Amino acid sequence: MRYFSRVKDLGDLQQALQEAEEIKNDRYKYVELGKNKTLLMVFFNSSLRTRLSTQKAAMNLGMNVIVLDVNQGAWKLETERGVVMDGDKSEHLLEAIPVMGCYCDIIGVRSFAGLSDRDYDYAETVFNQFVQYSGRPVFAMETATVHPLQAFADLITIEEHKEVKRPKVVMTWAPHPKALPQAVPNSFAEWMNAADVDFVITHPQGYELDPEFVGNAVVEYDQQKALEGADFVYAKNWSCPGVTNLADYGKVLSKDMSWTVDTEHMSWTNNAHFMHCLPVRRNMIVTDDVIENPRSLVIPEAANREISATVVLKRILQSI
Ligand code: AN0
Ligand code: CP
Repeated sequence: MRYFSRVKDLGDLQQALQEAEEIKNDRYKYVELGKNKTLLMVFFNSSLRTRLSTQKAAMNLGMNVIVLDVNQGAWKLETERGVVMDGDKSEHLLEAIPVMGCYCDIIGVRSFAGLSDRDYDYAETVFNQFVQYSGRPVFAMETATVHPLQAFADLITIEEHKEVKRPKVVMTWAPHPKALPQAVPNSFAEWMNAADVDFVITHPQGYELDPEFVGNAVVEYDQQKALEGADFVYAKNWSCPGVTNLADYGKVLSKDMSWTVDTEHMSWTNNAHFMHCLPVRRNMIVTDDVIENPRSLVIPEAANREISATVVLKRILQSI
């Protein structure tokens, strides 16, 4: 595997889950694999979990790691071709990328959606430039439209905690003061569609996700109806995906606090586990009581980020 951004990149998902279990039982099993290999993690945006868990994963595999925060200490980068660079940006990404490729064997990229130009974001312009110009295997650490390491960790967490063979998993939109990308819900939907679960998405009208990611999921606009009988509740805010109205792309259309996941919402479920990728704004997305409840899986999800990243880096190392 040279590139990782979509669920199909892993091939057989059951096989990938077995590898995750193997790594969880012995996370240093492949410590020789990454000897004298260097991972470069490039961050265009902030991170706590992705930065720490991916670095830990690389260390599990015996790799060396370089972390670059593009916005702290590096030259300000222009990302669009054809621009007259007479502003504050000193270097173009089209030189910076191949230069970065000179110093490493694998590159991880975090680059969020700009949320102003839907075509630019959904073309995965920045990530694909790394694929095209770095000369190295590249994997997504949350790009404009996907966050596969998170979705993989979430699926591992569901597998570990499910109490029935085919659980009902409900992804619910929840309010947030600022516009957030659709990467997390897109990938979660994509991965749940590939997994053996009964998957329902609920959100206010206007927040329809891209059909490519929704797939065959049931979309239910009545949040209570959607949550009834749920075994897992996956909360997430996202801004308008611009599917039904392109002019609204990236906008906050609703801050309706009746969507905040509280104990009443959880009482409609089948004693569901609560999930969120973090970072989460308490009492916007979820109340203190729900996130602190023993049924909350937010910390196990974060812990499994080390496992999903170790599987992905192992696969890439085995291909170079
Ligand atoms: C980001 C998002 O919603 O995509 C990262 C989540 C992993 N969240 C924020 O920017 C708060
Ligand atoms: N869940 C997640 O990716 O968190 P960070 O943004 O802190 O990396």
